[in-house]
Amino acid sequence: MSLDTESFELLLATVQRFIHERLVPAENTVEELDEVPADIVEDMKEMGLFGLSIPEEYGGIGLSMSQECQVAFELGQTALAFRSVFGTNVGIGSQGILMDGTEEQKREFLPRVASGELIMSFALTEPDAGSDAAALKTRAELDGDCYVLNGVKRFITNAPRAGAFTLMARTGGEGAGGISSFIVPSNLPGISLGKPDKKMGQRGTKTCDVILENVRVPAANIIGGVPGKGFKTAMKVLDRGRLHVSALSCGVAQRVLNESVAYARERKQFGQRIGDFQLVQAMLADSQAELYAGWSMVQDCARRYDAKPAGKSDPDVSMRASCAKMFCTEMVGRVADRGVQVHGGAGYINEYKVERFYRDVRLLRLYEGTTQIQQLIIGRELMRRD
Ligand code: COS
Repeated sequence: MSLDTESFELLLATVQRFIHERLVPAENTVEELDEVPADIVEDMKEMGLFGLSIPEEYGGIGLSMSQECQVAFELGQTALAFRSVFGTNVGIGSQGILMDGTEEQKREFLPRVASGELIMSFALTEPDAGSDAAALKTRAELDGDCYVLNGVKRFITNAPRAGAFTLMARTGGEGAGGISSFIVPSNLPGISLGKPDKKMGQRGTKTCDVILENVRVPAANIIGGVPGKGFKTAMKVLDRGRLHVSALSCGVAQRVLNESVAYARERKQFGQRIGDFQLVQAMLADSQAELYAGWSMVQDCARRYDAKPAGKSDPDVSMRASCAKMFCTEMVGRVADRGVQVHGGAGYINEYKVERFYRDVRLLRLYEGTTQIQQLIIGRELMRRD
């Protein structure tokens, strides 16, 4: 699946213009209000951003992974809250249905996901199951033609906006094999939301707990219709998500580098531009080289992702997606840190924006699998090979 080159170039140019003309000027508003303005969300729907990764037959734009990464790179160049509005529809919220859902489930949900009418959110993490996702405790007991769900999901991105969750719960015994993925409409009786999480950064993104108390979900809402396959669905979704986050990280690195170069050209000390000092140039050079390495990794891995059969898992590609996630999210942390350093005292002041990106990118090393989980996946795969 991919969009033809001409249409894709047009889309990319439109996204670039949208970021430059609409999103960057609204960054301060998002930071102040902790909210993405409704008119911007409407524009995003009109542009088709909610359906970037959904095939055309289900109402989306149908980008390949390589194309999606290019769009994610652009979106990284503004406040991450903007992408977050539709990020779960493009990635972790919808992909389980697309990869493993029945044809009926795809037809029922994906067109509304693609249009932005239905916000999807991904509910895996729990108070006692973060990195150890297979230890999740949310129970799903079969009762007639419904499952009854009880449990708590934590740090759920877009939960306050969601019309439905892709939610992992335990239908069987211990471990990964006992987990199923459900499509859970958010308006079912027994679902309530916790208080909005107060976060270090990424103002304008919405996360909170999702509490399930005797929620009756039709058995027909198990993704793919077969219980016990939910953990693998979640892992496949995360492989893909990790690559998207890697591309996003490169985008933020590009923005911070642009801000840093602009400041180094303008700011004068000791009678000259600070960018003419080699010690400042060294910081810019390190950031540029690391960004280039990260982006090359993303492009290579995305090509490999597109080359494998759709919806199937390939341990080599999963391992490389973890390499990209680990390298790019750590890389953008270093780039943001240098960005603050190049700005000197101004880098600590909110008005100069690098301070904001410095806080915002900290999350990238945590969600969709911490750096340590990526190391574990890479190391295990290397040890598994003959
Ligand atoms: N694609 C498809 N299947 C996969 C897979 C992948 N990428 N990774 C694992 N699986 C399968 C395994 O093959 C195994 O199947 P079998 O039982 O048939 O052999 C099953 O899933 C269990 O896998 P594994 O034994 O590797 O599970 P572990 O509990 O050891 O944990 C990690 C695996 C740590 C990698 C997993 O729990 C993980 O990714 N944790 C981080 C979770 C995360 O990213 N959370 C973020 C929340 S969303 S923002």
